[in-house]
Parts: sequence; C-alpha cells; structure tokens
Amino acid sequence: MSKYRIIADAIADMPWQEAPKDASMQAPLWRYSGNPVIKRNSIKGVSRIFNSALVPWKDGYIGVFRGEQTDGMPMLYLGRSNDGLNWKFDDRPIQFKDEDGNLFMPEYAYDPRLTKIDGAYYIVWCQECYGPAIGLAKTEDFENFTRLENPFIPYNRNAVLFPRKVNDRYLMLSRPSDSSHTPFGDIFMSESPDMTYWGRHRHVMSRGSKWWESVKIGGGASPIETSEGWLMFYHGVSSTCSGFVYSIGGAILDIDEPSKVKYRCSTFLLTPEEWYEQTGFVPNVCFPCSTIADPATGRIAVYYGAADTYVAVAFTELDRIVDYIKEHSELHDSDTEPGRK
Ligand code: BMA
Repeated sequence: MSKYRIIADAIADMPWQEAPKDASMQAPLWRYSGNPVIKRNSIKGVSRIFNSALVPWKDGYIGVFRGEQTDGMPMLYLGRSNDGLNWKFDDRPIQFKDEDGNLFMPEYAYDPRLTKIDGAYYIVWCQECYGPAIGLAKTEDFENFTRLENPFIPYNRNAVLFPRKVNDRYLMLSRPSDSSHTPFGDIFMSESPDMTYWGRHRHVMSRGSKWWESVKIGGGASPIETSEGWLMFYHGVSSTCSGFVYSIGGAILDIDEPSKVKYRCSTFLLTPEEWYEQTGFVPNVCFPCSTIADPATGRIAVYYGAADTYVAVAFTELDRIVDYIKEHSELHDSDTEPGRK
C-alpha cells in the first residue's frame, strides 16, 4: 500500500528501471543505465539536444527539445517517441505563429518546459526580447503552435507552469535574472486569470544556505500534484574555481498556497557524477526540465539535460522520494512565509 498518491492522468506505459541493488546512491533517484538517451548530432544541423520536456501523447510521448544548431543558436524542435527513450525529431524548428496566424519566430529559444493544462499544451522557454525573457505558446495538436503574449518583462530565463489552475488562477514559477550568467537567483511565482495578465507575484524559495544551491535556484519540471503537496524537482547551483555546478534538488509546496514551502531537501538528489554529466559543452550540469509521473504505481521519471550536451533520465518512486525529502528537510523563514512584502 502506498503512503502517498500522485494526482494526475493515468499513464499507459512509462519508461522504467528498478533501483540498483548497490548502496552507491545518496538519494533515492537513480540513473537509467542507457543514459544518455539523446546523444550528439541527432538532427541534421543540430549538434546538441539537452534541457528538454515531454508529455504523454497518443500511444507514446511527444516533446519539445532544445536543439543547439550548428551555427550556435538554440531553437525548439519537436520529437516523438513510443517508449520515452528512443526519439525521432522533426528536421526543422517548431514554426510558431502569432494570434493572427502570421509566422512569429523567436530569434533564439531554449530550456523549454511543456505542460498540459485543461486539455491544451503550453510551452514556456527563454528567448530574446531586448534581453533574455520568457516566451509562451499554446498548441492542441502539436501541428499548430500559437505564441501568446510574453508573460514577463526581461530579464528572466527560467519559467515553469503548474499543471492545473490553483484557486482559479494559472500559476507560473520563474527566476528574475540578469542579461548574462546570473550569479544570483530565487524562485518566484506569478498568477494569471487568463494566461495573458500575470501578477500577484510571490516569493517561493531563496537560494539555499547549503553550498550545493548557494548561488541560485530555478524551477525545473512542472510540479507534480501529490497528496502531500506539489512535488518540485528544481536545479540548485554552486560556484567553484572552475565554474558553476548544477545539481537536482527537491521540495514540496503547499497545495493551495504553493508560495509556502512545506519541505525542502537540504541535500541534493542528484549531482554530476557520470561522464555525460561531467563532460560536454558545459561540464557539471544536471538540469531537470520534465517528469513522467504514474498515479497507479507511484513511479516517476525525471528528464534532465546533462552537461548542456545530452538528455538523460533518472527514476524514483513517490513514497521513497517524499520520505527522503521529509527526512532531510530544512526550512527557513523565506520558505514558509507567503512571499509577499
Ligand atoms: C543556465 C541556462 C541553461 C544551462 C545552464 C548551464 O543559465 O542557460 O540552459 O543548462 O545555464 O550552462
């Protein structure tokens, strides 16, 4: 009998691998043995695919992928998979239109998140708008993609939607930033009645007092609704003499008032250790952007970009990860307060 429940659509079939028997895992989040699932040069004209997001679609999965083109510009590409592990990609970037039906392409686009809300699919990403800012688009069929108004002014590079309205409002996490590599950053939350007007901004979590997340934190995958609250996999960054290190962290937010953190894991859940995380275009990066969560079994697959070069997958189970986060939780006033000053 499971202790906790995932509240989400049923999943017909999801990628899965049992936890390894050896005791090498620090936290109950284990890597798929076939990682990386997406390797270099998977699309003609694209050298690296990483930091990407997917959803169940028809009998398999569909995803929006960050593809670093051979001219160095990132764009968003559509990919399809039967099993969530083997992917086929379109050979040209997603063609976005404005609300009047005219082609409306971002100059560049990266770090997409893909979220189903009320039967429609929303993509958020980072793009050029007089500096890095958040882009937003909607699709219902993965053939027509309509760009909506940008939710926030620059600079902001890291946005994540919740999978349902809370108190009749859409919710988006984001991290206000600078125009460069941003040596600071907390997670904030904004709400909207209509996906156009965003306000009632709240602070959710500050960068941690723990060293692994001491420089900045940012929303990762869309939060998973559970009986304990919103389970959020996010990234935490530390600074070393050879650059930033990106690890995966975990927190659980209040279900009705998600700007209040209920539990926040003081240790990382996953940190760069494997060759595909430590070696690549940007070494030492594990950057979560998406999950698949199965309510029937409690199984969760976390998709993360590795070293700004590959896509990798790690697995966990709801009871194990929630208990681990609770056992290692350390909260600060800035976590538990409503986040309004
Ligand atoms: C962040 C973003 C991510 C990237 C990470 C590590 O600022 O740009 O796309 O994965 O840096 O380079």
